[in-house]
Amino acid sequence: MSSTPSLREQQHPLICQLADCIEAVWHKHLDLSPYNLPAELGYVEGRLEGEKLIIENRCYQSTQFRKMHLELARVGNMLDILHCVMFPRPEYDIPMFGCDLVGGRGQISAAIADLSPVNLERILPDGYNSALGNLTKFNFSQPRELPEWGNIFSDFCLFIRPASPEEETMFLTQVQSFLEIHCTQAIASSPVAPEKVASIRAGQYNYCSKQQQNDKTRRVLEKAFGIDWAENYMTTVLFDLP
Ligand code: BLA
Repeated sequence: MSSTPSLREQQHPLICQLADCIEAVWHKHLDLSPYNLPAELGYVEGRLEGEKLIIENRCYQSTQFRKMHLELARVGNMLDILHCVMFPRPEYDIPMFGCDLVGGRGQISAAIADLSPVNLERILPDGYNSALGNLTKFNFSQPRELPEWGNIFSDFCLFIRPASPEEETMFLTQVQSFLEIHCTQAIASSPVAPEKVASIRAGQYNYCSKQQQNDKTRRVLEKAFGIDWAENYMTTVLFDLP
């Protein structure tokens, strides 16, 4: 395993723990090889309202996944971000794993994780449904409302503001379960018939175009790097298409 980057240790403890957890589950289950991002976009520094914005990317691929992207970002001491998406190869009818943690000044304000279906019927495969349905249901005291574009997410989507260290741990545990289920289901799945690939590709396209409508992400990137850079980054690094 490669060395832990310096940014991770400076971030909110939940971000640091979740980043370690994501990479550990990936290494445990999947045949990882590197995925090369555009060279100039692996590590990026900019300025937002006088504060330094640092973005650090890790990216892999495997038999089932075209791209597994883990991104850590930090704006001065104001904003800490973890962003993670696993893009399946469109030959596999498996959901998109997505996760975003946004916090600042010691408090995580948004913690979201989901396994989002992208097939034509927008339903999760049976194996996912039963495994996810069997997970312990945690109650979080501050659930959050999804924005309008959030209709891409499944019924299992978790979107909360963790209100205590206990809730932070509950969130971490739940995301770890999502990842374990995802990796074991993915490696047990077979490629679909060739005529089904186009609809899976279309579903991934829909997922990415909805995510690109997240104005909160866009605004942070635009303020630090400019409108064109933000558009390019959102469409080629964060939510690109195969
Ligand atoms: C919210 N994302 C946010 C917020 C910010 C960012 C500042 C608002 C936080 C809040 O309301 O408390 C910023 N997120 C970023 C930036 C990056 C990032 C700059 O990832 C990248 C460098 N977003 C994702 C993924 C999901 C996601 C994969 O990248 C879900 C799987 C969701 N983020 C998401 C949602 C919100 C959010 C649903 C709330 C949006 C809203 O309330 O309008």
